Amino acid sequence: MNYHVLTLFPEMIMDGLNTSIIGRAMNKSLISLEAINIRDFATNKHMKVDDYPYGGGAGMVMQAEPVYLAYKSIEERINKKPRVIYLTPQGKVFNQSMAEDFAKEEDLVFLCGHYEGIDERVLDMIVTDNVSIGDYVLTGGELPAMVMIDSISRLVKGVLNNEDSAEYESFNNNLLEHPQYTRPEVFEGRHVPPVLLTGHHKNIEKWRREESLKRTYERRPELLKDAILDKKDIAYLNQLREADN
Ligand code: 6GU
Repeated sequence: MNYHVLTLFPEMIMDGLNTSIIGRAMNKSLISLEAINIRDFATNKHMKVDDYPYGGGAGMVMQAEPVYLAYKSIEERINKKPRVIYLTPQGKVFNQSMAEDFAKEEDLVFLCGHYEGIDERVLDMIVTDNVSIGDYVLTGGELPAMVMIDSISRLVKGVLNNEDSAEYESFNNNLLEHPQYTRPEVFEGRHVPPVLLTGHHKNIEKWRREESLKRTYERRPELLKDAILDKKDIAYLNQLREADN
């Protein structure tokens, strides 16, 4: 997976993604990341990349030309037309199934806007996907691009070790993960749930499944409609619903 980020703040991207699991994946060449400074493609002597909006109004608009030239420099180098994701609060809200879809690509371009946006003409020419990371407003597309790169990268083969990989199954099922505990057995008078100390794997699995169902029911009930549930799951959820009434 090769990520190409078009941005006015390349150091934000490179510095933000060089640690932990994603940094290790880059060192292992499982993924690559480049941040392309749109300002490097300004054609005026002041390196200006924004201007006043036609029709008036507040703020500045990023000009089409430097964005287009920066994009073209990637297209020519990789010798294909990649998917180009424009980070915008007007996009489709990012979720796990979109991450799975993007993870199938070999190259992904992320276009980060600032100010009041980017001249619509270049967006019409190059953008294939408009994506938001949620219903709130940020100052630019860099943090959303980093969020997406993190979540897509952990789906690339070899990025997570086998132990971590299993963890990803839980959101796959649209169920929240069960709670976790480690030593000590008693902390500030609070005990680890006794079943976890029994070594009885079947009972532990049952407890974890029920905690997972309970959590999802209490915190994100809307996820349950798309979860794969067996008869025991449904019986347990009905028990929770009855206790609620
Ligand atoms: Cl992708 N960009 C900006 N500027 N704000 C956002 C967003 C994106 N997603 C949520 N808020």
